[in-house]
Amino acid sequence: MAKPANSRFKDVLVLNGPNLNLLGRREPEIYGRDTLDDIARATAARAKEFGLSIDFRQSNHEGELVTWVQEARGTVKGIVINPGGFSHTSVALLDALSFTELPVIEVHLSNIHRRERFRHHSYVSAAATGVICGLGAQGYLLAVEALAGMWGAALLKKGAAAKSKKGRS
Ligand code: CA2
Repeated sequence: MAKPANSRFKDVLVLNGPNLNLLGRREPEIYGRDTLDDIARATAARAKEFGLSIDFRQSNHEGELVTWVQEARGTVKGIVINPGGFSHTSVALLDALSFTELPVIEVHLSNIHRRERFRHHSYVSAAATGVICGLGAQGYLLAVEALAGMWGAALLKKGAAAKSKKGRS
């Protein structure tokens, strides 16, 4: 589907949960030195390399994140989400993400499995196509690459199917 250059709809919605606005200011040994703005810029640059646009957001409010996820259905092609602390508590986010029927990549800066036990389980993972954790800010870039790869493969498949159909007629 062609998208006008100035479309208000972006290809990928990148959502960040509570306290991620504090990145770069505390606990750099766990979360790295990048601020969320640094990560937003790097993610947009990587997306651009694949011809994708991103809408990068952060909220400390579960309901706001749920609303953004609901609105994503039918408007974006995929979601990258670092749900922050809501990963470990939010059935509401899980339900909203499942409802979108979009590819979802869950990202965590830290390796949640090497940390406290309560961080080992993420409700959101049940709705995720893939999960990346422990790779710091690079995880966001890899998530965008994963989505670009999925769409690239799907387009290739579509192209090959169309070609073989043409060959048969
Ligand atoms: O590793 C991640 O990306 C997390 O999603 C980050 C969440 C944490 O609750 C998850 O278990 C794992 C916390 C984000 C809070 O970030 C801060 C950054 C600097 C200072 C204080 C909090």
